[in-house]
Amino acid sequence: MKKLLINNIGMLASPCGKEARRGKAQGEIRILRKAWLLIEGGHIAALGEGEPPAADAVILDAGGKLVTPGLVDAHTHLIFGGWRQNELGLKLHGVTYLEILAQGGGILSTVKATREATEDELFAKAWDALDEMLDLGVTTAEAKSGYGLDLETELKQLRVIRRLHEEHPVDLAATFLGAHALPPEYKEDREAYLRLLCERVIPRVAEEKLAEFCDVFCETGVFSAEESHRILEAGKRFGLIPKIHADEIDPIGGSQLTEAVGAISAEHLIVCPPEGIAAMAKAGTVACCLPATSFYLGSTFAPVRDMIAAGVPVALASDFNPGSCPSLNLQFVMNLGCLRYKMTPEEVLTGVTLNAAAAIARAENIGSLEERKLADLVIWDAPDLDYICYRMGSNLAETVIKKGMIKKGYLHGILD
Ligand code: IZC
Ligand code: ZN
Repeated sequence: MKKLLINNIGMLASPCGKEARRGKAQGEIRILRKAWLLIEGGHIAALGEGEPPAADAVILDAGGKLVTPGLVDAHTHLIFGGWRQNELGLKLHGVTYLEILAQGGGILSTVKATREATEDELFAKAWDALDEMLDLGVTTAEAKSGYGLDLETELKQLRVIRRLHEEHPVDLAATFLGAHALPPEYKEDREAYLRLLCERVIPRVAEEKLAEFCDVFCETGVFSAEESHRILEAGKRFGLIPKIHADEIDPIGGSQLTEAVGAISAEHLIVCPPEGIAAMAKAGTVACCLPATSFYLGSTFAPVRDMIAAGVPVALASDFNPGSCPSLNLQFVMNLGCLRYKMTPEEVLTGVTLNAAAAIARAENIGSLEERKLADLVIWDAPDLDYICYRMGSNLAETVIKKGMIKKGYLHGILD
């Protein structure tokens, strides 16, 4: 494969390292000016400031613009049938997210639509969403099951994730979320559903190597902390790394569980109490915060400054799903990171690149622009990092490169 030299980079901004950055280090990134970056075999071969080396390479002129790592969206519910636009009117009349769910809507209406959809329909729909993500600068994403809530449909969702990972340029990390809600057919027998998950579905998911992570929705009226603990331990016995939806609406002990189970990440954390922050700091758990969901629910915003002060590494993700965040725009998430979490642009960049990669166990290979990492990067229609955090509502990703191949922008496909 031909080499690619990106020349005339005005500002190259990237965190450094192969693990999550926490505390003050979250905001310490490397800035190169008048920079270049050489790609070979899908990886970053070299980068620096000033004159680029003489190389037999295709040259891409970055026009003095900003270059960052490709964005990593560490939390999405990518695979679903239908949408839930009918809930907008309910929301406007003050019906809450948990009330809609308790009435059999919300997640459960998406479960119905997902069970009814064929694998090919789910694939085609998620493919389009991934195209949109790539267009916005995302080069890797996490994707959850959780709209099947039965063996066959959970496997169907996870197989779609695997096919998309193999066929779409955006790489995917798969998470099993069978404990997303109690399915209607188990309404009178929670214990039977928990046993189904722990004894049949998790072993099968592991056997077919369909997921790397196991997640639970630990929330009032959904799964208690005790039930969540039990499911995550069952996942661990089959090699699934724990994640946990915690403190989204009510603080019922989810974030405190991170230490007990050794969770790689905890999600939402909108109402995370100090004990939850302490547990995550101790466990080295990445706090995966989802500000577009707070925005959409009209709720408060996660106490991210307290997390950073306590040494918890923070990632920012979209939470793309048909209910509480029908947006996959990680650039908007970056705006909210600054405006609502009061993060600096440097902290935000780490949150959507290296720390997001760490939340899905990918920090060895992606999340920063360094030699030997994958050549996943974005050339922005922007002069510097502040600009992409400040502008709102426009797509500023101009050129998107995945594993050294130009997937969007001028010279698109020239190396494929
Ligand atoms: O479909 O409502 N919070 N799960 C937990 C979601 C949001 C997705 C949904
Ligand atoms: Zn979620």
